[in-house]
Amino acid sequence: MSTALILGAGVSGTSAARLLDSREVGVRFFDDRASVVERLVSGGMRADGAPWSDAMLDGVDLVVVSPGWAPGTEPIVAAQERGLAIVSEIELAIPDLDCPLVAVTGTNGKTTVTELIASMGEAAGMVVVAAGNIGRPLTDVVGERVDAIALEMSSFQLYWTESLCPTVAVVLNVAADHLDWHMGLDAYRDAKAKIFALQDGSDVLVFDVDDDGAVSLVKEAASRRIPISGRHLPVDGYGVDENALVLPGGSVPIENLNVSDATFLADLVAAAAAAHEIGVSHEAIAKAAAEFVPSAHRRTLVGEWEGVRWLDDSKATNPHAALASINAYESVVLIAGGRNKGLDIAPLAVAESVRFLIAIGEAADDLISASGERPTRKAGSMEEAIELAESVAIADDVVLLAPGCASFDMYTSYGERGDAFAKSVRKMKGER
Ligand code: UMA
Repeated sequence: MSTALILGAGVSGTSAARLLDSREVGVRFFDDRASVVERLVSGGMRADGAPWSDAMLDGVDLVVVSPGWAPGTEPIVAAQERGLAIVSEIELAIPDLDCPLVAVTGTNGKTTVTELIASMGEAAGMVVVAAGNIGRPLTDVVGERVDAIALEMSSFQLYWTESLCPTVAVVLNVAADHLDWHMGLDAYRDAKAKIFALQDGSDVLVFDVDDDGAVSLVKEAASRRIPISGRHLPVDGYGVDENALVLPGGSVPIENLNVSDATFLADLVAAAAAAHEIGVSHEAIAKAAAEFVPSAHRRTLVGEWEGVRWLDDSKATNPHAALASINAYESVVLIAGGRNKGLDIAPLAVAESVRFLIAIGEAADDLISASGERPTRKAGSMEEAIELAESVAIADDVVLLAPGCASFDMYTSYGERGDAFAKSVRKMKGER
């Protein structure tokens, strides 16, 4: 019986373990968190915690890495020195899948596009499951009868995946993110390019023609490339023209969407293009587009008081996403900061529409020193940031939480950070 060591017993690690178990592969875990290891051991699993020892690789044939593990970490280096195969949980699932895969990557918008593709498929009466970075591990879908899988792929997952060859790949945009994990922009781009690396002319590659990062990434692809745009109608591609999405063989009205900014329209066209390629009708695309409501913490309106709108965009965890958000409004009281992922966050502090900057978290001082003449204050907590925002906001302002950074210095997730923002705003306004 062969044995796999799984690094990280989170969502993907535990799902990978179930699949390996069904293949009669022995499983052991290593996780840095003692509480996780205790839980596994008391459940009868083999698991070790920190400190790492190379002896934990004795008898191991395969290493499965959870996405959060950066390449330079000790167990990974030790496994590489022994010449062991190291794979993602995604890689494990691929041989057992026999339906079309629509794989989506990009610095921002991946989750929205993945959700849209799945709901377009469902509107057409197909079973299209959303999996991957969106939350449900791909290994968890193995064995299910589905018509297609909409697979959100993060750069972390792509890095350790070698045999992915999706029927349709989608590259939304490429800007700097996760450079602390990837040790540089080139490595990050190389990981993203793996989404189409095995494709040939019979496979489709959808990319946003308005995004320079995406355009330069897909240049060398052997795939059948389809340019899309959320602003115009590209030559030989799909896009927007006179309040309609233009797709091959017809158009889809977009007058009554819940969201209609250019960033969302690009996501929508990309999803529609991908859905069209797997056989979804224009009617189903139109239905899913009209019903789509963005998930929480994506420019979510907490409330409007005296002409000031309070918006939670905690999901803007990198400067690219935060800037797209800031630029969508004319006068912004910006709450930004958190844990910088090795990125240039200065553009947030000097964006034209930012009227006042409130800096939070580990990156606060860097933001303030980048802000030049702009009025700024540093806040030690979310409550303090909200009080400061209340004292400076005037009618027609948007108070926007668009951190441009990870949340892990103050919270366990961007969701918790967004909830803290909304809760503090409502408390201050005397609402529940
Ligand atoms: N761990 C260590 N040492 C490390 C890193 C992690 O011991 O150096 C342990 C932790 O203690 C924990 C486990 O590993 O017990 C967590 O593993 P993980 O961080 O890889 O997370 P999972 O729970 O397996 O969830 C992962 C994705 N997480 C990350 O990429 C960080 C989830 O994406 C994804 O939904 C899930 O697999 C299913 O595919 C989350 C995410 O934040 C939402 N993604 C990033 C993003 O969207 O920006 C890329």
